[in-house]
Amino acid sequence: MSQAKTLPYRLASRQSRVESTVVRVGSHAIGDGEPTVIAGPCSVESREQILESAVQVQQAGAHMLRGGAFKPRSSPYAFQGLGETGLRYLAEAREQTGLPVVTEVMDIEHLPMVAHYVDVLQIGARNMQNYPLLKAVGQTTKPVILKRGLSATIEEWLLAAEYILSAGNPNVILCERGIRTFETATRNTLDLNAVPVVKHLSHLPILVDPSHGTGVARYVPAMSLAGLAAGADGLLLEVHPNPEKALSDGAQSLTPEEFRLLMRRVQTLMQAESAAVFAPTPMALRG
Ligand SMILES: [Mn+2]
Repeated sequence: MSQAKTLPYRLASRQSRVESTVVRVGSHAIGDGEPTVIAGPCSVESREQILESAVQVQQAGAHMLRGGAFKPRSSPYAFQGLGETGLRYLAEAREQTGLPVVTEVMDIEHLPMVAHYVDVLQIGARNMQNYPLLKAVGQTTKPVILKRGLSATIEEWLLAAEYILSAGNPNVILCERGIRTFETATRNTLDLNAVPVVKHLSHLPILVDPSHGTGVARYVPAMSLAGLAAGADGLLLEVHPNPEKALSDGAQSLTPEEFRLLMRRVQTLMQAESAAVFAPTPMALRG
């Protein structure tokens, strides 16, 4: 890399590691060139709902199941999640489908419990700068999906990743989930600039979450494909058996059928990408 300036996030930077990091979750690899698709409902609402979701997303080709058990809701009166019961249902869904499970850990107090049940820990956007929590997940060996804060710069985000890496956990996966801008037509503005920028500055894998990035289910397929075309290592998507009845984020959740159709388009896109021959371009040499 040609930058003379030393980047402040030493371990997350490509200056420290030129090769892209591949994070392993069981037999699955994130960042190996094949897109990873993590799908499932915003919240675990019931045993039936998460088991049904797990089977549906698996049949459509998802690699992992997501579902929130501890929910950081904007309103204290909104559904807060099932807690440990939700974690148990996620573990049961993994047993039934073989899909690794991803859930958010909201605080240090719950970390041992959440880490006991799930395969991948997620740090939500609102907690991106919760440094004690970042250090705590850094002391585990579990893969961590680190979502970008709603108003965090890419540098602040990579410094948050640095907290996890410097505490000893190399298994960090970044996730762009939209930032707050003046635009109100969508819930957030999915910053796809972040994908090539992160790929340039860091060796860490990056996912895109168009569900939270747009907040509107009908915009999710377009932004999913755009994210992968921009070079993302995968997608984090909200899929609900019946979005109209969802206890959280129904408006941005795909139906299982919509998800199935999107997965077919993802496959077509990736076939087109792999058909192209990638050689270093003069642009790659610009640094
Ligand atoms: Mn959600």
